[in-house]
Amino acid sequence: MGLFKLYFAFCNLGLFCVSGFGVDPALHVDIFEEFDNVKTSDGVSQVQGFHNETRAYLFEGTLRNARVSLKAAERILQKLRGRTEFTLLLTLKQEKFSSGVLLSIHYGDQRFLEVESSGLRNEIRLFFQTSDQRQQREVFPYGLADGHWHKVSLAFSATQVVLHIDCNRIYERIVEMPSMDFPRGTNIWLGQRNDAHGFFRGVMQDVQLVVVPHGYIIQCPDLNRTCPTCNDFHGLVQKIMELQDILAKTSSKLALAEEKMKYLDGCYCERTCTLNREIYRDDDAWIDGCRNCTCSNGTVECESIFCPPPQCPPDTAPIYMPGACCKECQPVCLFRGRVYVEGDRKSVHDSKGNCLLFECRDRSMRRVEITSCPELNCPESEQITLTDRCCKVCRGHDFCAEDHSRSCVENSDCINLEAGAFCSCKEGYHALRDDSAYCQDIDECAEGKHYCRENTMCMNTPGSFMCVCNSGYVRIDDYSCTGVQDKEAKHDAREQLCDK
Ligand SMILES: [Ca+2]
Repeated sequence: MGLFKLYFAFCNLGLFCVSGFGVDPALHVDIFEEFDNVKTSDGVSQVQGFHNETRAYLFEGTLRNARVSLKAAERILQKLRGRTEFTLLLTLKQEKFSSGVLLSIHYGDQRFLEVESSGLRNEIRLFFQTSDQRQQREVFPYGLADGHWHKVSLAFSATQVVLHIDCNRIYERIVEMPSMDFPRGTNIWLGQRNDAHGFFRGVMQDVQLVVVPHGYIIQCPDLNRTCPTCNDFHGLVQKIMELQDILAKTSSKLALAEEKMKYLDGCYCERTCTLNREIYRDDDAWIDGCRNCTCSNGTVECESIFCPPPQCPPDTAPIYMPGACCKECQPVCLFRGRVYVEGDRKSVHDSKGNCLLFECRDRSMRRVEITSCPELNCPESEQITLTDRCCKVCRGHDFCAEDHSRSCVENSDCINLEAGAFCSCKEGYHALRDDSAYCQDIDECAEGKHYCRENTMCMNTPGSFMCVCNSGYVRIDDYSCTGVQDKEAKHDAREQLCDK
């Protein structure tokens, strides 16, 4: 019972069932359609059939030659080759007490499929060949030759043969598997074994070969198909074996995965941090510009570096060194009453008006030789004299394009002036150094510098902030949100005001 349930479950999945009773032409042979010779043979004539939907033929005498042409035979056999499941269907009225072959498919003396009805012995005989070329004979006691119409169905399914007469299941036998390995040149005869023997006498109609399971249903649609055929069963066994194989492989993979999971449970999964495309491990500490940062359980935490006021010895002064956040004591030069740090330059003019350039090196201002100045493409009135170089520049000269912008390190823009440049924090940032070379985002939410109003929550962003609507509220503008009902009420109120 369980097997049948499984079978119908497979049917529902469309694994190996024929749906409905319409048969694919590739799986169906109408013998009279293919059998042109029958219609023109002596001793064969068209007569009134069991019904009028198809033509019926009367077979009489012994001068017939109702053999299909080899070309048509090949077409029919091609549909049967290699099949393990097919059904022969006939509707016939056999002359009383007569004997004769209904259909014969043979090659020489090899009878691949032959069905004979004997009116003398009241039996139906089936001849077929096995795959090891032995001839088999199966006898079904039944009297067909009674002068009345009968529907005959002989269904083969692997090793099972089922005989239906007039839609009644008469016999079901287990036999050896018939061979469907027809050689080319195999003959098909209808109503006789050959041109000398086995002449059938009577009328035949609807002679068909179908290669589907339960082919008798085509002849008797009212017969309900309740059981799988042997072929279905073999298919089922095959499928179950495949499923068992898949189940075994899947179980093995699952066991392997479970084993790996056990090790994973014992693993410590470290949460790393990412800042400026750099990845830091948990508990890492580093200096980012003017901030001390740490990675704590996947979150970067930074705080501004505190710079203690420098206590510089004589002949030194606190200055910012490249890459350092706090001022460091550096040697200085004293020149004409002013203090210059290492690398600072100063231009002076002598009594003849010549420009002399000095640079602070090792605590003293040293002369720098000037070779020549680049030619300027602006009138003299637009030329500007600078205090740290002898060569003039045109008004509007871009000092930021020189090296100055490099000193504006973090969240800082270089601002160009007429005679130099300086650093300025970007909007939304404040300076971490008094020269504004390093700047940090202003946390507007924490510092109360936001404009978020009713039903919102302030969220800090780099360089700005956002007002996020509280859950269940909808946005009115960038800074406020409202409940849906409130919004409708305000809308109605506005409309009422407009109406007035
Ligand atoms: Ca901000």
